[in-house]
Amino acid sequence: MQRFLPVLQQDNVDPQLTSLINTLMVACKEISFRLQQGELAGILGTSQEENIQGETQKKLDIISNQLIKDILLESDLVRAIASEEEDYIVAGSPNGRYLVCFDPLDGSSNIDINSLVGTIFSIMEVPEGQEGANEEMFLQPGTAQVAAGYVLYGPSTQLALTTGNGVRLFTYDNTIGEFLLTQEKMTIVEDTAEFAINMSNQRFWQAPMQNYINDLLAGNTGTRDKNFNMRWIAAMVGDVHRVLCRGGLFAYPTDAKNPEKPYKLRLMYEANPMSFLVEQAGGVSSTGYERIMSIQPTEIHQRVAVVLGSKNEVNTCLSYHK
Ligand code: AFP
Repeated sequence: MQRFLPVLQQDNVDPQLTSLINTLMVACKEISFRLQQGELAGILGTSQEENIQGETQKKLDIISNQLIKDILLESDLVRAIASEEEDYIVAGSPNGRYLVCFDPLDGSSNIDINSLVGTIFSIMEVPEGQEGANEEMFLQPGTAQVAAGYVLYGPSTQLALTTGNGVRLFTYDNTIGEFLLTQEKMTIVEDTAEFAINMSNQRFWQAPMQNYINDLLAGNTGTRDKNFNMRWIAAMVGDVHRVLCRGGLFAYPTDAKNPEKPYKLRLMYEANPMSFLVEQAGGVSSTGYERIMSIQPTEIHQRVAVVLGSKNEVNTCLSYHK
């Protein structure tokens, strides 16, 4: 099995980008280790802190954020970072070429039940000619990403990565401390009979999503004439991983549960990197009305509606929104 670095080198990925991703993986290996220690390391449970979005932070959210932040800010390649757990961007090296956005521990409500969590990241270049570090630099559409991926901390630790030439899956071998290539090309099947959505929000959705899901639930007694199965991991990283492995539709649509917060998922830390991966694997990713990667961000912590996955099924869902 090939090791991570030679795989990217053979693919002619920019050596500096390869080096940056490799640096990020050092922090992810440490997070993987801490998660395996779990209760033994005394790091489970909730902290006294809230993030800028008013969400209570888990101790491991804070630890993971600090590990990634510290290692990235030590790198000469990083101009600045934006994290779901940081209120503002943090400046790094004045000559750094890259901007890194990340969700250090997605699905953190799963930590205390020893279930799936992951780190999601997105890398862009500093726009040409720009000096210093500011939030505006980050406000580039998802199409500007030069790399994106996630590390899934499950029964094994896996990295799904794209640098714009397909999606590769690596599995962490902790006996040698390396990610090894275990799947050269992840491809999302075009048709599926599986969907993932938080059904408890059904009554708060808008009509198009209500109608679409009602037709899935009607199965072979309804217009779809086909039975569907449902899954919900409560960690986007786990749900998207399943979609990449065996197809499916994942959605977190707009809802009216809390009028001040019509969307749940973050554009820069979750939706954009996952959309890059999904599109590179042959799937579709949309808000229901527009391609996620074409959205012009207006602020780093912005949220969006998400529908992604198997091409034909997502397109069917989108047809309800027309
Ligand atoms: P955190 O980033 O706060 O851990 O939230 C995870 C998440 O944003 C996303 O990964 C899940 O798909 C979604 O929340 C689950 O939300 P529900 O609370 O509706 O299950």
